[in-house]
Amino acid sequence: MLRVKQTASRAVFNLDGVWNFAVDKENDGIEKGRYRDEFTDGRPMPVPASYNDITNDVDLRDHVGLLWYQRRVTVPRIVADNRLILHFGSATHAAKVWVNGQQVAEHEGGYLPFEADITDAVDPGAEFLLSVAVDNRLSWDTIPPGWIETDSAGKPHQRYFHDFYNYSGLHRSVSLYTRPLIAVTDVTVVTDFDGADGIVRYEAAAPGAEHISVRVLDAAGKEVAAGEGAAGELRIPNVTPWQPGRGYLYTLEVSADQDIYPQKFGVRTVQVKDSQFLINGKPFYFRGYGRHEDNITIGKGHNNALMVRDFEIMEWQGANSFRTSHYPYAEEVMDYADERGVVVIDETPAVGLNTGVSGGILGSGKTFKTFSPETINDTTRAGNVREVEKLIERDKNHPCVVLWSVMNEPDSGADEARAYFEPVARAARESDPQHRPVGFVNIMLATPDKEKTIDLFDVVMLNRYYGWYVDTGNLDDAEAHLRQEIAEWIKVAPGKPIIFTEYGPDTLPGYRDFYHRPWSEEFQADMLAMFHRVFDDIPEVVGEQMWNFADFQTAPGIMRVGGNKKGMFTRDRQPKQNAFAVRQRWLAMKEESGF
Ligand code: BDP
Repeated sequence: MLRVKQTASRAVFNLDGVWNFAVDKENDGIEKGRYRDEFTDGRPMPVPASYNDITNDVDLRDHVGLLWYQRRVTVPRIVADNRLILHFGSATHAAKVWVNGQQVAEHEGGYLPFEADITDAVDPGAEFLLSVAVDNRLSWDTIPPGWIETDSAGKPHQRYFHDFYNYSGLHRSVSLYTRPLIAVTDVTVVTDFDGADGIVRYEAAAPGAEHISVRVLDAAGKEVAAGEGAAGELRIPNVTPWQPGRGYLYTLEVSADQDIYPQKFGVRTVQVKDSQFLINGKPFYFRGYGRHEDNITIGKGHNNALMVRDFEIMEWQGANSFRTSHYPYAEEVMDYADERGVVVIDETPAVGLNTGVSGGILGSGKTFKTFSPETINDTTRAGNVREVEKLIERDKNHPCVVLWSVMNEPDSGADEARAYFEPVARAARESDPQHRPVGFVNIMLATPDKEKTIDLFDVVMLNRYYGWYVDTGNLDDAEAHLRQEIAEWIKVAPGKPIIFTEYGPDTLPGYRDFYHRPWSEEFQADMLAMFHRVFDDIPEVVGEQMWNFADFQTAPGIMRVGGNKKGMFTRDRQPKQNAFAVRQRWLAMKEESGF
């Protein structure tokens, strides 16, 4: 699905604001036709934002089920003969949408966009009632999975295996946009180099169009190549590549009859070879973090000020990359990473596919079998495949994306893992026209002797907590075990680069300790320094993305004090002591490599 853009042929009307909102206490609002009329029991709710932390109503915060959003929208007369599309950046985790009581959209999956052509349901110049039912329930069939438990008072509780709070609502912008009847519906760009020139292979879809032409514009808007037809190959003489740290972008302007759609792209290549990760043919070392879309008050809501602030902090620290743990991020984030030359490992929402973990905490006892008809099953897998395909459809043209992470910490040691993983890996390979490398993030429980699927993937991505969940506080043992395990990975996955996608301890900001014990700011610095020392000795390790960029909200638990505290920064983005040490390291590495 193309990103919503205002162009010479398209107008965008942003519908963000304070909407009317109601909790569906009995979860029967759809049957009762709540979408037909304006709610009388509503309260104000900002869009975009998670609704959970906006009010002081705990029943609302932890409601399991349906939430209703509503607003009136006037259709400008200038819409005239155009098609009118209603677009949602996301709705977590599922949604149904009605216009004047008529259902126009239904969507599953909480982190990807969806839209509906509502031209025939509305009248230019008139107002319509827009009603949205958002469903925050997770089941064994959803991605991510979860289940619901009812307590002794009969109150339902959403449970899940992943370690972040189940924020929900309308997290990203809602917009209306116009496009001509014949319109560009998809653009694909694949790039390569031929000496100093850039090669651009493109494909544009515009069903019914009589004439399609394209122009490539450089960052200053100057035409540098042009072509005719729905597909073709163009040459940019003396191309400026997209590089880590230098996000040079071109625009492929597609004209299809009356429609014009500008698709940004960068010219760069990605390849895995001899245990190295190559961007534009040069070895790239990932420095950065796993992140979360998580902020005080707005939860997982997208906000441009907070996004730019986070990028400023990452740059201050000398980071050059991050992973969109554990779901696709807002498209604004991906565009901005393109612009700033920040490298992204793009992850699907397939997290928590592992019953050996509870709330991110290891060893809390297995109560379910991960893969079975009653737990993670064929429907879950089909959902996982769909999320991979849809993510790649959305993000395929982003130069910042260099690697797909199709799952985080699934039960890759289970006997049934291969049957689940094969179609998921295949979906990524078949969907990506740029043929980026594909990986999944391996959990500490699936050490090389237990892991059953690594041959299906191009890279080894490891989340390791030596010194924290195991060898707690004993960094000598932790270091020995870490070195031992990496040596085994090199044996079982020869030629595959190893990226550490998580490592680090919970750290209570302000807890300082002469003895450098776990939870102290000193221990975080020590533990990271130990991991870094090990990485520096091993050429097959090509990346360090610590866990996590910032502290974040989780479900309550005895190991979580107001959330997960593994942040390099606090939840309000203040540095912990360790941030300065890592900054020194990363800036020195940046100085040496140039990015
Ligand atoms: C890993 C998960 C991550 C958790 C982290 C932790 O990938 O989501 O937050 O551990 O325990 O298992 O902090």
